[in-house]
Amino acid sequence: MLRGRTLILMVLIGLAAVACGGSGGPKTTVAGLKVNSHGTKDVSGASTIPLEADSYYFSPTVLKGTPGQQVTLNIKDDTGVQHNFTIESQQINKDFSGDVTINVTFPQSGVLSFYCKYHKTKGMGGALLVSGNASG
Ligand SMILES: [Cu+2]
Repeated sequence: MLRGRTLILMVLIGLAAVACGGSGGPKTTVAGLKVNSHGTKDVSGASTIPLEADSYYFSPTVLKGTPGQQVTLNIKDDTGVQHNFTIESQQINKDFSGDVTINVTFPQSGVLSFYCKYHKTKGMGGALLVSGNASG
C-alpha cells in the first residue's frame, strides 16, 4: 500500500517537472546561447529593423542578413523592466527601459550573438546570422 502511494507521488512529481519544463527555461540554442526563440527573420537589404523586447525574449530572435550589413534596430519595449542589449565584440552594452535605437553590424560570416545581460540566463538573447546555421 505504502509502495503504491510512493509510486503515485513520484508520478505526480514527474508530471510537475514536465509542466515546469514546458513553460520555463529557454529551449533553443543560437550562437551558443540558450534562448527563448521567437523566430527568424530575413532582413537582407534592410537598414532599419523593428525588434520587440519582452520578458524574456527578443522577437524576432534571429536576424538573417548579409556580410557586414549595417542596420539600426528599433527596439520596442513596453515591459517597464530594465533590459539591456549587448554585443561584446562590437562594444555594445546598452541599458534601456522603453523604446531604444541601436546600431549593429552583421559579421562577415557565421553567426554573432546578442543578449540582455540582466536576463541572459532566462533566455533573453538572439543572433545576427550571415551564414551557416544559427543553432548550436
Ligand atoms: Cu532583459
